[in-house]
Amino acid sequence: MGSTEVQAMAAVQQAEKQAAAPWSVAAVEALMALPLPELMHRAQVVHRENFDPCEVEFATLLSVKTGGCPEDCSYCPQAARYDTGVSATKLMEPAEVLAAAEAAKAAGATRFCMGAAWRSPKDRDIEKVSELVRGVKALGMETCATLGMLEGGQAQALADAGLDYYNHNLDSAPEFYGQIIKTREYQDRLDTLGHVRTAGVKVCCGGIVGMGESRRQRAALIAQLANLSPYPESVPINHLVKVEGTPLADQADLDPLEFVRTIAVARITMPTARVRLSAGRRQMGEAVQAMCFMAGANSIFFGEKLLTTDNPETLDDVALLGKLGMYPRGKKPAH
Ligand code: SAM
Ligand code: DTB
Ligand code: SF4
Repeated sequence: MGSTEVQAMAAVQQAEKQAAAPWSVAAVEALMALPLPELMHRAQVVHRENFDPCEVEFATLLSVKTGGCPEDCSYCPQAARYDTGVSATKLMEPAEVLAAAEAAKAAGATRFCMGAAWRSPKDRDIEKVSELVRGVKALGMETCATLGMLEGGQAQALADAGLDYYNHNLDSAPEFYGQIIKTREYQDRLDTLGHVRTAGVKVCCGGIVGMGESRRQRAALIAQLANLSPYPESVPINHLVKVEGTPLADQADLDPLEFVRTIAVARITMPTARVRLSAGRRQMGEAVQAMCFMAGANSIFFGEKLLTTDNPETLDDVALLGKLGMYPRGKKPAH
């Protein structure tokens, strides 16, 4: 082992002597800098202590209200201000949404996540989404919604409708955030997450990697997530999908192993969370996805579309899991 690696190991051992949370950015960065075999081993140990390492959760996404968003998130094809070819739609009718949820369930999804391109929903939007939540829940699926910033009463209304999870991402490290989004603050996101927790809805919160951030900033994002008290039950790690027309369309590629390292530290710092290998799988290829599963990812978005961009074909996902000897949650083979 070289002297840099020895230093990295010493820094990790030092960090481990302290309580796991709060995680300092330095401790997470030291984990990230470990020799890859060492990092993967540690992530796998934590994964096996908490989950069946062969099982992957399937969550299906549906964009129930697409495009026309007033925000300026630099990565997002749904921001009205960028010319991305996404046209704005109204909120979908319940019958259409329930048909999509039934199809997702039949294909093997256990969680159904409804996304809306809102900065923050109006109370009458919450009433309509509550109806959708009740309908999807009646199908026996876990429900998730991502609707933008919420007030306390809105989070409570969704909880009363039976919402299981609310997705609201921190997206980046606090110190990088201002380069990506200017129309709302990091603190606004933390406030929404607080309202979701107070209402008793489980938190789905992660971020995007590959937006030009440094390794330290990736570590800082993970530290922020891990230090939420309690940390999120679901942690989506998205790889930037570069969409023509957005400011990040020509962003330089991130080394795929950096993405794998980010998944591994998410697993180590948030042992019982579902770490979701989220956007960007189509561009990643099978080998990188497989490494992400080995690093502790145990959930994917399943279905041919994310919100507006393409996801792998469902048959390809089933084939990949088969090749790896893995299986969807609740479908462990009998032998
Ligand atoms: N408007 C709501 C909000 O921002 O919270 C909900 C929908 S928004 C599209 C949900 C998340 O999708 C964002 O927080 C971001 O993490 C992710 N996302 C959007 N565009 C993306 C892209 N091009 N690549 C990767 N992730 C993306
Ligand atoms: C999350 O973290 N990733 C999903 C979900 N939560 C809502 C969204 C990914 C969107 C990718 C770009 C698109 O398809 O529009
Ligand atoms: Fe709007 Fe959400 Fe896209 Fe930001 S990420 S532009 S808030 S839809």
